[in-house]
Amino acid sequence: MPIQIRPSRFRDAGLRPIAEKVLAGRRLGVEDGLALYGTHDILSLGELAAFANERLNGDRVFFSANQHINPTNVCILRNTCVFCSFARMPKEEGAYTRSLEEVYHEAEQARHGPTREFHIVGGLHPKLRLSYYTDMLEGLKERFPHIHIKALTAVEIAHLARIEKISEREVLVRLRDAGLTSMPGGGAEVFSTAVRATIAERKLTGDEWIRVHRTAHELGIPTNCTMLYGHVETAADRIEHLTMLRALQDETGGFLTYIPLAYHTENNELAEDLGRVGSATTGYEDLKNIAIGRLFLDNIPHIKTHWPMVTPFMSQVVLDFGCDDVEGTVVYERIYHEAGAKTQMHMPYGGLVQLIRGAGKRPVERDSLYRPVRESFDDLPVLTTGPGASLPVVHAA
Ligand code: V47
Repeated sequence: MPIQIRPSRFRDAGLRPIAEKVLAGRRLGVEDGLALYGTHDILSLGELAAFANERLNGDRVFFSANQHINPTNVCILRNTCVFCSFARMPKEEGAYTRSLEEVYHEAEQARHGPTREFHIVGGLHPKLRLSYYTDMLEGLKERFPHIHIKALTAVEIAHLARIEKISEREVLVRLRDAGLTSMPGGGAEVFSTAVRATIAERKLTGDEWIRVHRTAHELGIPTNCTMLYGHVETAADRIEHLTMLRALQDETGGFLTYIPLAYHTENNELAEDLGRVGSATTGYEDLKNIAIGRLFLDNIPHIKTHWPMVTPFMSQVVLDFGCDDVEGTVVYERIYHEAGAKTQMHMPYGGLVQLIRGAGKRPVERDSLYRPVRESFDDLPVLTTGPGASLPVVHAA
């Protein structure tokens, strides 16, 4: 039964004109975005976002069988990206840099499983050259020709261009020739100059992040985009960020999915400075950021929930708030676990199917370019909601 919207019944009357725009397929403006962030009528907001999503994706929810690989946590921005718990100085306790053999060894996990994508990101290492990454991609392609490689954030691309003294375009071309087919959306944080001055002073600017993604899109490399929320940013900063993403998408059409990322507060200086250690974003904020992403980014086809970050439980609920894309099997998740995530690192393939079915949606396994690769899961057990229904991955309190 398709979702029916009745704006006249919305508790927050301020959402009614926005609902009329959404129903008519008209674009939302900055003021609309601010009104959405300001509302406490979360159910109407969710209903609207679910409507917008249904128009694009029906009742399909996409997921992928992927494996995250983080070749190094050494990062020259260690002391200035104060929200990050993953980075280390080269000689700091816990710092690591994998040899290529070690990367291939970790990738062997994919040998007998369903994995179709490697997701590779890490720190800005002062000494690792572009050849380390191109050799890595070639070596992975040789060993796993059928596995798609999504690798390196815009921040890593800009860093490699700087240390190699070549253009970002050239870095991307060499990576593409070595086997890269798409890029993840990390490093965007919040584009506002004032926010970046506080949380990521020496990271590339918002305009530079956009420039790298534009170049990737021009070269035929599709990318993802993200926003890190729940630290010092305001609603106006979030809407400015989304506006910049939407503008690039109008220009290139190269973004595949948008992933709002919830700030985690363990083991980083920002949380200590803000007196926020142990206090994460709320479920309410998590729902809002998914729903507003769906409504504002009318030209980005998918909105993804990163279950290791918001828990599988919340990832299931957001499927009724405009989300149609669930992060994959992951296998090893380090960035959020360093920052205090209590979820497990790996979601079994069947667990993803179950999570999506449990919300009454139709699971679709996709490849990295969102082409469906499997839509029938009749051989997997069906668990519906109600007594006895459970997800195999539990959020340890
Ligand atoms: O850019 C770092 C974020 C991002 C913290 O493209 C933190 O498919 C919260 O971008 N609390 C990297 N967030 C992860 C990322 C990603 C994840 C899943 C899928 C995709 C994709 C991309 O993690 C960083 C930063 O925004 N991050 N530290 C923290 N303490």
